[in-house]
Amino acid sequence: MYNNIHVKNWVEEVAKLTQPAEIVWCDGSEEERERLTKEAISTGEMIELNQEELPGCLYHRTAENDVARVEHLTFICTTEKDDAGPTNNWMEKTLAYAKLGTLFNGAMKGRTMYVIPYIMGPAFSSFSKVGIEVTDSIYVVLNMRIMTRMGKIAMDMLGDSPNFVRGLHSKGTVDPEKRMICHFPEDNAIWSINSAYGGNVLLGKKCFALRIASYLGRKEGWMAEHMLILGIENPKGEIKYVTAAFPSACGKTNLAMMVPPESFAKEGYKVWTVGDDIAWLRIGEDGRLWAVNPEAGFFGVAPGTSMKSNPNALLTTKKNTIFTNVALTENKTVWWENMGVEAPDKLIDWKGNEWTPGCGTKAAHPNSRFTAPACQCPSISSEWENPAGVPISAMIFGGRRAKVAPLVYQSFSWNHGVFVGATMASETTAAATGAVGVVRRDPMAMLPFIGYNVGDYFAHWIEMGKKIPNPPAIFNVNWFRTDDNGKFIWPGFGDNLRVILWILKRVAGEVDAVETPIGYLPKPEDIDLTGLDDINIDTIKELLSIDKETWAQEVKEQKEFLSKFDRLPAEIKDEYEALVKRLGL
Ligand code: GTP
Ligand code: SPV
Ligand code: MN
Repeated sequence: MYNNIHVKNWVEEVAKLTQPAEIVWCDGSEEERERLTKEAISTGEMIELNQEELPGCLYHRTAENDVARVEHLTFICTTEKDDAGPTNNWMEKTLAYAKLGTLFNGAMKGRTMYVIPYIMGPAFSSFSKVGIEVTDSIYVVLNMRIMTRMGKIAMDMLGDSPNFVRGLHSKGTVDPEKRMICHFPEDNAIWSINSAYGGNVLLGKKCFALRIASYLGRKEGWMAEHMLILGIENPKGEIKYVTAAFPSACGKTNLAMMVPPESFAKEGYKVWTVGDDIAWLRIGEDGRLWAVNPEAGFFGVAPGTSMKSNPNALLTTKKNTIFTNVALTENKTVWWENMGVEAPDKLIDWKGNEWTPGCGTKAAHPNSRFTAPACQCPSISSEWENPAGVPISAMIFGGRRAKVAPLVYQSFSWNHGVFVGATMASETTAAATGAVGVVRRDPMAMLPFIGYNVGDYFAHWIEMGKKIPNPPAIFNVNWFRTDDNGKFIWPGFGDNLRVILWILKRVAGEVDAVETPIGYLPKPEDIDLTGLDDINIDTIKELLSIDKETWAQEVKEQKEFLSKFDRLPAEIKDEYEALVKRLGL
């Protein structure tokens, strides 16, 4: 049905390898959605939810062993090991093709192969890029339909060009022992086998829009980052945009959709969502950095999403949404922990078993997710599909740190900001398999997503700083400081706007700051606490405190981390030395 010879040849080639019974070329039409939905329901792959309460919504359970990204099974496959660098699993390229070739051989026998053309980024934007994903999973097709601009439009944008990312996926046997997610940045290719979960298989997302795109960005002079994008409108109607990089399950979706506290809303402050997970950034003609959200939907963490914590996310999921690994009610609606609704007496949990409140297990998997169209979000920005993107005033890094990092601080310069991002750390979450709650360094929240050598990645950040005439200021935040009882001190969520407003004042030169060894900190009285009952200025002082001993330990760990990178740019070393000196160590 499509005429691009390069696409045709490639699809023929993978069909020869995987031997599907049938090939279906996706066009992105409504008829196609209905047909595939019906089929998935008839085979039991998807369950139709209560169409009165949740019109157009579907429910899906993955295999119990297939519920998150698998970083230990994710590979960057290049000719030279050094090009993958010390933070990635590496496999020599030809070896990887051979190994996966064996697994893909006949993997689609008796199955239908779907060819999904898609665009990451707004159609026909100069930011945007085309991918083709071949898969044997209807679940993947229906998700990609929400997460990307999918179908005919992508082929229209591609035209005769051979320039597309080749993504090959088969759920295979979903055998965790034979699961592998391989990236071939030198060939614009991704091969993923034996998983049917989220980030492992929706190849446009982490695999393309971060791992492959970060590699392309370095080559072509732009950046692909694990960042939300949001706009803050002040009572005068002026909108400023910021991006924020937090590791997985550390609050990007929440911040991107936050609701201003009542007193701020009354004054006329508004928050507009541009993206909740990934930003592609380019230098604009005006010398500022501009960002687009390459995605068209949200693949958000369900547990914890409530009308109190994130009403915009919850409202986004009321129609045309796919729920994965949440709990199912008798009434064919969905439930998850901390949804703000009491658990019904009886549920079917994410494993498909009967569940009752107090039975001792979680009804929804901690990494259960919703896939929802971005256009349904009540706070979606009118600029979210602007092909030129939005201009960025500030970039924010952050993670989960029970101690150490203060509520917010500003870096002294671009290079210092790059150092702050490069050395950031966070406690691990359920978004990837492995231990939860362990502190690990996660540079720019990109540790699992940098498609090349981390030293070169830092160098690219430094280079970009030299090229951006009017760069955004760089900040660090921490919503997750805890008291001696392990309770979060800062209320977070909508109240985070109070911190963002300080950041914007700094950018506008409207507020002074305290110069400390780690950066500029707010004067406690400059965080606007209007309408906050349980937080007073002493709490803010505590949240802004920098403990010298803790920081002495922190820089020791930073040094250990950075010492593993043989391509570390001199600028990062210099920033490290300067920090040590400022701390008087
Ligand atoms: P990915 O989709 O995995 O990239 O995650 P994300 O960064 O978008 O994280 P998300 O916004 O889904 O938040 C994940 C968890 O962090 C949820 O359990 C939230 O309730 C919690 N969270 C988000 N914002 C805050 C906050 O400001 N304070 C506190 N204490 N928790 C928060
Ligand atoms: C993340 O883990 O950062 C996610 C979910 O956004 S996934 O698509 O699985 O990567
Ligand atoms: Mn993410």
